[in-house]
Amino acid sequence: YQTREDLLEFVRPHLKQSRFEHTVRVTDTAVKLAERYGADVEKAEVASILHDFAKHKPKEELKSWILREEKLNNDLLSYHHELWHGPVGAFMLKDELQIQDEEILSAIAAHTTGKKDMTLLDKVVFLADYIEPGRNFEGVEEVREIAENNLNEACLQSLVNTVQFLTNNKRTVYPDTIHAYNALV
Ligand code: DGI
Ligand code: FE
Ligand code: FE
Ligand code: FE
Repeated sequence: YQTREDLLEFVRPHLKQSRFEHTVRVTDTAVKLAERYGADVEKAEVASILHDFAKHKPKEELKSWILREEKLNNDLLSYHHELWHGPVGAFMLKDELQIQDEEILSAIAAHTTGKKDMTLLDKVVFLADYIEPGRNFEGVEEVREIAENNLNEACLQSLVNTVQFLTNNKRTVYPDTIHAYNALV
């Protein structure tokens, strides 16, 4: 792999300053979680640095990737566009950075919604994105505490919080988020 510094310099021009700082905090958090739970620390670092790579890409560009790339589920187009940057980002990076490691690409793809049968690495990146110290979601402090000793329970609680937030606001819930919840509950 390229070094942490090389990868950070690669993503920096694609991100706003605040998003870049979020990325660094997610990476530090994911490395700690990976060490704590025995995930591959290097892969956690790479996936975290790259997880929001596509966050600021124009909606139309993300949409055209979803239409063109048959492995990207067209269902995404029926849900909020903020869900697109993970799965599309994974495919963009496959092209642009020649990242071929399916574990890393999976963690990037699933970082927003979660999915059924998440791997250890998927969970580490998913949770790090939710609990990084800059987040102030309602209930995040409880999830941080659970994350000290139970990765699955912490992922489950973050999913409960997110589903509650979405349903309280009568927003759609992407099916993979429900699948992730069902797999952990
Ligand atoms: O990209 P980030 O801001 O770092 O965070 P993210 O990729 O987790 O995107 C976040 C937002 O997506 C999150 O605040 C809630 C929203 N969202 C909308 N619909 C869904 C959803 N999140 C999940 N998990 N499932 C949904 O269906
Ligand atoms: Fe994201
Ligand atoms: Fe997230
Ligand atoms: Fe993020």
